[in-house]
Amino acid sequence: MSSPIIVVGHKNPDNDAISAAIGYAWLKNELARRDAKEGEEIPTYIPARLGPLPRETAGVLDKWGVDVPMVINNLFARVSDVMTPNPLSVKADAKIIEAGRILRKHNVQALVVTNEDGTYKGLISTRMIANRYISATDVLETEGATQMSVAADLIASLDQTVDTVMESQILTLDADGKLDEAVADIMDCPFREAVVLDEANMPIGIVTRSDIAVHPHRKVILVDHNEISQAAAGIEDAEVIEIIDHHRIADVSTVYPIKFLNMPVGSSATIVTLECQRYGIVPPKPIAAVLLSAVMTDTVVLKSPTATPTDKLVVDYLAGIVGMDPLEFGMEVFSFRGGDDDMPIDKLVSADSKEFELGEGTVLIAQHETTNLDAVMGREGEMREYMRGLIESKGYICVLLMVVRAVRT
Ligand SMILES: [Mn+2]
Repeated sequence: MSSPIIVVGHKNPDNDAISAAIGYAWLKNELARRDAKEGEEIPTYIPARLGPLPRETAGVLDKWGVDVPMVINNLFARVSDVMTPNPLSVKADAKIIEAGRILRKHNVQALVVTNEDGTYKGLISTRMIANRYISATDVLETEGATQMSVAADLIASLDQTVDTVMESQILTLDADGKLDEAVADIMDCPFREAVVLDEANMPIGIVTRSDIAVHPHRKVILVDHNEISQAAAGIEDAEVIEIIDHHRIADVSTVYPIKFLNMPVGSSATIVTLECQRYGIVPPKPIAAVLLSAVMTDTVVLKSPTATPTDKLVVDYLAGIVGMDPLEFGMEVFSFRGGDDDMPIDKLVSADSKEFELGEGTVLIAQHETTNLDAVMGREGEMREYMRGLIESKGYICVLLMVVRAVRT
């Protein structure tokens, strides 16, 4: 089974970065199922996020019963991208002849040796068994030995238990470990195989030197960003297979031609919705609600200068599926965000912020949308102090915070 394809928004995710990832992963899974060919593996798309859930996202996902996307820390290739899962195993007290049977039957080179409870104990390979047999010829060195005594020792070996021949000093790996580091460790150790263990010490995979001859690249779809500085660590090591965005074109580059859909509309969720329509796939209520929430937050309930007539059409379409008045829906989403007077200052300033490489350095541009402008501006001194702190600690040229008012009309 090949690794799932990650759909992910930018660092410091805002509602659109997370919601567009959820919506697009859903659409891609629908399309994959629809276009599945007999006997071919259906790819899986998993939405992910690079940081904490904004409060409004948490509120929307909770209300509409949508799973919270998993957090990923990087896009480097991992051990699990090359391992063979569900390795064959043999109990430590089984006879060598039993191990030999399993190896032959499944035509593999090695078996994981387990304790009575299934936890990891060691590894037995065809090479280790061969060495045991070759060592039987040592009998010939002893006085009075004949070929018959060698044969007798060989027969005796079949009755020996696995743990007398197995190797216990095998490299063990974590499935989420960085592949590059695992490769260095595997090349350093005397055995061809490494065993992948879970937290309970159960063997879940096996990695051999031939598995690491090819360096895989994790497949990823970027939504709501196309700048390396805003992307997950390890983006250069990943294979970007699509980009869905509504920002300036920046510096993510690819080896192959890809679908790169960038439109000057109010949100990435708008483009995801247009894609649903283009493919004739109607999102169910929960997905429509998630997408609608993102159009509403990114366009500040269609009041922001970035809102376009296309966003308006998309809002009406999605609100129709959800069965709510768009404005009411939008105000509810903003209400999930909670009071701006008691929000932690780091959330208020940098929950929705992005780094931009400009000239010689980096600037941080943040925005905060609010239905209560007075409450936010009442904290101006506190915000400025926090922003100055960011300049000092992160070395930004400048930090810009835009406070945007969402108005009920
Ligand atoms: Mn956006």
